[in-house]
Amino acid sequence: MALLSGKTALVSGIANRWSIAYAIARAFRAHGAELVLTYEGERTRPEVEKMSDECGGAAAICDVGKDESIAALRGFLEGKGTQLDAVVHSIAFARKEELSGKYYGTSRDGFALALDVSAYSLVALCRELAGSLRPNASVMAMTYLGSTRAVPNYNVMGVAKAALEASIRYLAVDLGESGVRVNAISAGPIKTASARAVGGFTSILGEVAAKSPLRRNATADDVANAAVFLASDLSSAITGHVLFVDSGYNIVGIP
Ligand code: 0WD
Repeated sequence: MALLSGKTALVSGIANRWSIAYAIARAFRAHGAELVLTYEGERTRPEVEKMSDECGGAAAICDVGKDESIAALRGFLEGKGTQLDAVVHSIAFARKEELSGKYYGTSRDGFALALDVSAYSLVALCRELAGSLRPNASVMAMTYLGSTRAVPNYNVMGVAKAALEASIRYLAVDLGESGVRVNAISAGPIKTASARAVGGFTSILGEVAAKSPLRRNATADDVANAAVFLASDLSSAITGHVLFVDSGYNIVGIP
């Protein structure tokens, strides 16, 4: 069943074919959505352009760390008269040295950078794209359990995800007036370029496989299916919510 036919979705955060956003874009396409894919810069451009060519969508640059780049994306959409039914924020960044050791070792500028790219960017995107959102559009961002639990080495990224999840609630109120929904998916650990930057990531995968109720790790495709649900009309009264796609790991107290 095509859940997204007639809908147009903007998907950010594809770096390569292992990216969660890549799986989401594929699933959206399989469900009939038109796609606008954004890339951060020249390094990620080839993969994103290849995918947008394959699915007949559009590709646009958007470095969410730069206001002018987000404004240019707005101009791109307005210029083409594109109205969006879904927006996927699948972006995070912290310096590798901030993703191991003691959290109190986080530098002032490393803290600001992680929160800027990983959390503030959603606020800026919602503001700039608000005029391009159809009534009843669905906005979603990717988060992780490290927002509410102390996960070894996740450190400043956990704090950024806490800010992102709080932003989801405020944005849900702001945009709810026009029927737009804003949610987060809290994904279990998935082996991607960003995840490998977190110290001891492989042992986190093993922990979830051993102790989650489903005794396996969630995959990018599991996350993508949840993203299809959130983008579809099936989730029409769900907003401000954090949806866990983590094989249930978040509910376990003592395994
Ligand atoms: O275990 C995991 N992989 C989990 C990821 C568990 C739970 C949540 N997440 C989140 C991440 O924190 C992130 O928000 O999912 C989102 C997507 O992450 P991913 O798919 O795991 O990682 P990756 O394939 O690296 O994509 C993230 C991309 C960047 O990739 P690189 O590897 O180049 O840093 O975010 C993009 C970039 O393409 N990105 C930016 N895009 C626009 N502007 C920027 C920027 N300034 N900075 C990073």
